Amino acid sequence: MKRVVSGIKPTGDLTLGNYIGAMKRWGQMSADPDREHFFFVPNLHALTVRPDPETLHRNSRSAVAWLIASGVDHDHSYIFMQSQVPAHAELMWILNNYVTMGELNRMTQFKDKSSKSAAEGQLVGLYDYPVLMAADILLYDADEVPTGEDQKQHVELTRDIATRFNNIHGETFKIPQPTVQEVGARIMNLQDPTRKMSKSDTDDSGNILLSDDEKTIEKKILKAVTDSGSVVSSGADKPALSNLLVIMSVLTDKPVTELEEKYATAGYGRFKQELAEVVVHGLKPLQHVHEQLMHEGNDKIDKALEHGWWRASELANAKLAQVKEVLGLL
Ligand code: AQP
Repeated sequence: MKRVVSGIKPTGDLTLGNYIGAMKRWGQMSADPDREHFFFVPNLHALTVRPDPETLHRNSRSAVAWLIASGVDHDHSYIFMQSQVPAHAELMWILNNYVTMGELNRMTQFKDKSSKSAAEGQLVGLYDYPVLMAADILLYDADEVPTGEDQKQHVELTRDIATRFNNIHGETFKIPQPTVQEVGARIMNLQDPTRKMSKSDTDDSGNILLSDDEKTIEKKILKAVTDSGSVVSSGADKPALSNLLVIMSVLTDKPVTELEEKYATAGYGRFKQELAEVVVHGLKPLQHVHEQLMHEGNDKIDKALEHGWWRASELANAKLAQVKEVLGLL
């Protein structure tokens, strides 16, 4: 049976970008009986923003609740917390010896996120982030890693690390394949369509949070920047409208071309108003489930995590033992 592994980092309130680019698809995929799915919350990765402990704890549980609310079937797939499977950190240390600083220097996410500070102020954790991600994937012999466009480069580095290790020590790791969906793999910030929507942004005005209420969603969409002209259409010269059309396309399951026809002469105002309704309507059922799961006394999150931890530990510990044996560490 093929294995699928992916994660959602608890660095803030999840955004519509996380949902459209990842979790919506995970919810649909998780029912596939021919694949074993692992969806984890990389809370160790979240330490790169030095979160307040209470916030990290709350965001991590909230991420599990959003996964379940997005339809991830937690009986037939596995949801777990990265920090509860110590093999991730141990394998990362081992893999650090199979990757070069040159390779890590080329990672665009590191370049983007570290660009605000000089080298002396940049965290090693942020630099090493792709190696922990390689461990996350390789521990489970993942065949597929569904991801948004932004994480594809990290999966490609994972493939290089695994291939290098296998070439030196013999077949140990499966080489994973990144799978990026065609539409919605990179949802952009509503105030600056040249930047992707990111949950760790300090300014939320261009990000729709999954927890935003109806009024906030409407306000953010009506205030979204638009492009010059008045025709609702997508294209390289219309980054803002292209982004809004993609959001509507994914949430309505209608191709962008059909929406372009429908709204061509509607004017930006009416199009945005209808998009706001689509987003509010699309998120409402998820918000309802999320609220119930986060309610004190509801033990579904813990039960899902326990079920996931059990299977994840079984596989991860076996793979780590194999690697240690190969390296003469056992
Ligand atoms: N804007 C986006 N459009 C489409 N997909 C996205 N993803 C993230 N942002 C967008 C996809 O969501 C999954 C989980 O991502 P993550 O939380 O593990 O890390 P990230 O990619 O770094 O997401 P953020 O929201 O930008 O977090 P911060 O601000 O902490 O860096 C991944 O599959 C990702 O591709």
